[in-house]
Amino acid sequence: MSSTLEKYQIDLIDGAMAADALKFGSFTLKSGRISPYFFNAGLLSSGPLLSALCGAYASTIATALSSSSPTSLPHFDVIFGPAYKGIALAGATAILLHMQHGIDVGFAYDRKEAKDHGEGGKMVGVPVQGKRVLILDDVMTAGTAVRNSIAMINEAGGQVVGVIMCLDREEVGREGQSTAQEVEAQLGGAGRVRAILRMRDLMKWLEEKERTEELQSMQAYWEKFGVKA
Ligand code: OMP
Repeated sequence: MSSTLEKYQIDLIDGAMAADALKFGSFTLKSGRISPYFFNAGLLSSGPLLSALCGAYASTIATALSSSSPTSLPHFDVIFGPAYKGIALAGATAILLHMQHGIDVGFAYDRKEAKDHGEGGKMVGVPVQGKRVLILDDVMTAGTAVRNSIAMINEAGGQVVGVIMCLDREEVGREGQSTAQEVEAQLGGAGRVRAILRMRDLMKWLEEKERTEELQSMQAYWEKFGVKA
């Protein structure tokens, strides 16, 4: 478990709790797993919460780009936010990257239903054809949503160079490794998948708040579905 939480992580968890976006209880996930917590990023929908969330995405991206390590994030041209939740995230993060970090990139998103008139097609925003694309998404569990986004961008002629999640639930994926590692392997190696928060950060927060019962349920879930070191 990580030793300390960053202030922006604590602010995001506190904000998510206050907005009911982060809940503890019993929830059936898309993967069929029964989880003791659920994170609904769609409820981070006020100006201050969206600003905190996208500020955290922008800082995570800027830090990952500037790292001199071989696992630094490759440069990219376009942020892609999958519909629907990712649309606001991509737009707001592009603004904050420009205003706070001097990083100027385009943004794009998809329609859930293709349009057959006007400009037509499934993609909106900067065309991704021939571009290096960074996917921004909310939650990663088994990786189905993120793999769909990768396939969509590949089909449109773009090259996905990385993925930034709000929450990596750090669960075992389809091939027995962590979902993040599996997606990194698909994208060219370590460092290609990053997250503002991971399950272990939520556990650390519960520990600091002395919410013992919820922490125990989280530990039991981790034993069953969490990544093995
Ligand atoms: P995977 O596609 O299995 O990675 O699951 C990620 C998706 O599950 C997210 O895009 C959400 O639609 C949903 N989800 C959450 O939003 N929050 C959670 O805490 C857990 C899930 C989930 O169903 O796994």
